[in-house]
Amino acid sequence: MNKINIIGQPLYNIPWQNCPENSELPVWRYSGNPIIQRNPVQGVSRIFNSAVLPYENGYIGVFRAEQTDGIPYIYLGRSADGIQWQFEKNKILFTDEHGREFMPRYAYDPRLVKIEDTYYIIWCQDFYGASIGMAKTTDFKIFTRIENPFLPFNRNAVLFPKKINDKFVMLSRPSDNGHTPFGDIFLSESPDLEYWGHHRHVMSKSSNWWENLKIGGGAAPIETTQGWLLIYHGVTGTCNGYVYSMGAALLDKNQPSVVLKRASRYILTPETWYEERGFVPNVCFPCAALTDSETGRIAIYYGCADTYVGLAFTTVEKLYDYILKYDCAGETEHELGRR
Ligand code: BMA
Repeated sequence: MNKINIIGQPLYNIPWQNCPENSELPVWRYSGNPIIQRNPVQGVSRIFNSAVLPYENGYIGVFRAEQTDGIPYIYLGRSADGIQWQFEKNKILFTDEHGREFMPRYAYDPRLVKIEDTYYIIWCQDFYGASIGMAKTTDFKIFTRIENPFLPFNRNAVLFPKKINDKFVMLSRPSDNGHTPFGDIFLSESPDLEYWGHHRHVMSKSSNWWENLKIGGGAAPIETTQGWLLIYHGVTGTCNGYVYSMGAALLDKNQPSVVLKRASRYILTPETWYEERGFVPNVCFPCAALTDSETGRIAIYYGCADTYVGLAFTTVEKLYDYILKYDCAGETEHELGRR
């Protein structure tokens, strides 16, 4: 029996490359990165921090697209293999509950999560200050906005892909109105995706230097036999600006505000030209992970330098071993996060 398994569907055509020899980190990059280059669509200069899911016989995704007027919106993309993407010409048009157009003033860092038969998009938008926006779709044709879950300021949120104890569960990072120099991950519950409460603290920035300024959720948590595997981002401040790396932790299955384990070391940090050089240098910003329950393979989609999309690979077992090896979870991680 494996020490850890992904709970979910097999995904036979998951994008994949084997681990290079002597890889010190548990996550390795796709050799064809970046998979999305500059100026990918007319009127769009950069696509980065984006999220994908399997759909029909291939993949579908919601992409943070920086338009040539500088305003970010979400564009829909489709792919047969998860690597080559075709984008729609225009941004996603959101409607209200009556079917009338209801567009956010801007929208960025989307996550895409399927719960039961519905797909949810969660992003950052203006709500008299940056906060979280949400919409749902079942066919990727009609996108209906849902009430904004939180008050400003909050710029980073992702739903769990399943109800826990019969509640929808969201991770988010409350912040301020700037490039917030602080931030912890919190969790909120909702019976109906409209009213949110039972807020809990999940994890703080840490004394580990790569994540000593702020942290934030990344891909939708991955359900495993050992708990929820969280791939998140951790930020450090340098004299030349922020550096965004990827981290990993394991959350309790039934009480996910309890952190069981947390790796003291990053799982990926900016090292290649496309991560170090771009609109915002030194950014690895994970927003999605595809998983194959049969082989334990995980394909991570991450934004690179606020300019490109990169793909990286790991397996559930490698990530779990690494988290156990470098576990630094202490009292604050292990508590329920209720004060
Ligand atoms: C964060 C978000 C991300 C971005 C990152 C680095 O605050 O705005 O979209 O990738 O900063 O610029």
